[in-house]
Amino acid sequence: MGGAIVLLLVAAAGVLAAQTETPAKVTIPADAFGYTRQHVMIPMRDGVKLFTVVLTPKGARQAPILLTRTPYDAKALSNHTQSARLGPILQGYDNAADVIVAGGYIRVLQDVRGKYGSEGDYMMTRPLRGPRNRTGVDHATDTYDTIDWLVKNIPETNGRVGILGISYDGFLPLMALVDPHPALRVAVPMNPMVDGWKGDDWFHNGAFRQQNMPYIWNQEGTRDNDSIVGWWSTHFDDYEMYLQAGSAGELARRRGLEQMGFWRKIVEHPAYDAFWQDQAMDRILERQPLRVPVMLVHSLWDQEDIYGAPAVYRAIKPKDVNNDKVFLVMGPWYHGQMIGDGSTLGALKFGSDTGLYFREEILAPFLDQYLREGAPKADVATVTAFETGTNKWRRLASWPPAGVQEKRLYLQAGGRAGFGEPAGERFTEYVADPAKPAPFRARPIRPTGYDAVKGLTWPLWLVDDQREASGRTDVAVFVTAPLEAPLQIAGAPMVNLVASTTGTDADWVVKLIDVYPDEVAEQPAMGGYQLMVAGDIFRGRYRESLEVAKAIEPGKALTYRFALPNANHVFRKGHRVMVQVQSAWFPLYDRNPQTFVANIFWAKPEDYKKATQRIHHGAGEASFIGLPVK
Ligand code: PG9
Repeated sequence: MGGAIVLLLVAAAGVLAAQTETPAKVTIPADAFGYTRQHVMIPMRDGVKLFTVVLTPKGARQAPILLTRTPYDAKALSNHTQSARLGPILQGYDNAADVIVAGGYIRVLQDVRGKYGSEGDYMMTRPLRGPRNRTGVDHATDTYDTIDWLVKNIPETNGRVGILGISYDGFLPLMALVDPHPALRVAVPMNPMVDGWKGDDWFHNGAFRQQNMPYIWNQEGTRDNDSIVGWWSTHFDDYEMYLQAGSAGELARRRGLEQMGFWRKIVEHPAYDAFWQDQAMDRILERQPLRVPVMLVHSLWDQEDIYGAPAVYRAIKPKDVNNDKVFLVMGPWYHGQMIGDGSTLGALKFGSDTGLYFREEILAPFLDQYLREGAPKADVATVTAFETGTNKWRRLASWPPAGVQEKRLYLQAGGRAGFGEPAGERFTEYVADPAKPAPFRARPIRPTGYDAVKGLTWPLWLVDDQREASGRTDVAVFVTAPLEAPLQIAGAPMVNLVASTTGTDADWVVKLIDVYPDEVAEQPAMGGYQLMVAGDIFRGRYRESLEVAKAIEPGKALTYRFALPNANHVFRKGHRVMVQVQSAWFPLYDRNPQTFVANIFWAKPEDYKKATQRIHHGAGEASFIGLPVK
């Protein structure tokens, strides 16, 4: 009897095994792939293990390692398409796939602590150990521990490691430069997030980039950015969504964003206080000895981190006494475009693939020099900058280049701009109404994001045609006559705006624009195009101090001075130079209520008031843009 039951059970198990079609473990034939993939958990000094993908090209020996650390899913970034070849799996965000494959690098991608496959807790752009981070570990220590493990545990390596990445993953190579591991031989931060308050992802000169609220929700809400509990849409047009909510603080309250720790910190620190200053990577690196060669890569139309790379260059280049450690590349790109096709940007055509040029002629030899034994010294200039307007790469010895001098472009009466001191009418005025804030681009305005298939054109907004804005009654426009000779600028134009408001607070958006001739034979759609070559926003309450907000005295002409992002541009003969001034860039930036309140995150509906803004251009109160003219 008992034997019969056992027999029956065995028979049943056999039937079950025959029905289960999924194997317990899938084995892929080893020789099918041109690389080996390892997934390892690398232990950090506090015992936390970080998920790391190691891709080793078949037959690699004495190969250098290229490391990228990321909060964006190392597994996904190392598997853009399922392929037996390294090129296709690495083709996409954060991988200069052609350089990596041609160079025979061992490619390593790692999830930062608290994200995706890694253990530990997450902090937004985790600050260095110290008052802002009491955990005893940070990205500097995690990178050190990772490199230490890699050089000791990967037999195919020559023991040399380079680190590179874009944006958040560009901030991480900067962190790697703090007490670096000796095996770290080179760092390439591309479009790095450097200062969250001054001009990168969170604020620009105090104005809050509220379209990044979904990013905070998604990034901090779950370890794996689970879309089921991700930020949700309520409107097709973000303009409508943000306007209905009132302040950014109120929108956050309604949606429960206060659950996320970083949001609470943002709301507590609207000004440029120690919280932001302590974390700014340019300030941190200014205090560090320069040990590792670094190439800072900047995009001239970076819609996310346009401040970072040139700011770090400015901070650390003076320490490079032998001129062999700090390099800068500036290309005509949106955020991250240098790893893709750089032939065009929106309506702009560059006549060549500037992304490919960067990767083949600059990035590849630069990495080789430091990572490959016996490689020749790369023929890379201290600064390689694409000159827009003429569409030429320039090799420069410094940035800004030698010989640049400030030339004042004055805003004048009658909507004119010119190089002579203004005369005539004392001001130009417009009414700014927070109930109908000037948009930063044509509506409907979609969320940030790169998925062109979903209609997201966020990466292109800085090169949008500004004609739409110049036709609005709440935008002041000043324009020169057609230029009789080319005008070349190289550097950061300085705004010197003399303005008054009937309110007690105000935002000032200033845009420097290249107006194309009325007709352009070779590209008809460019006829009359208004291309912004530099523009930014400044929150008036920080006029006297970025650290302490102060009300504006109504009706008083006050000077607002701030730098625009860098440009390397030639306004060609026959083009005109335009300056536009407006008081909102909505909904990318939260609205200024135009009534002074302690914290704009908590402005009440009744605080939002119309104001009359005057741009002064009379004697003794000249508004101008200090152009860095070459
Ligand atoms: N610009 C993005 C970011 C960096 C750092 C913090 C928040 C956002 C990025 O593209 O990674």
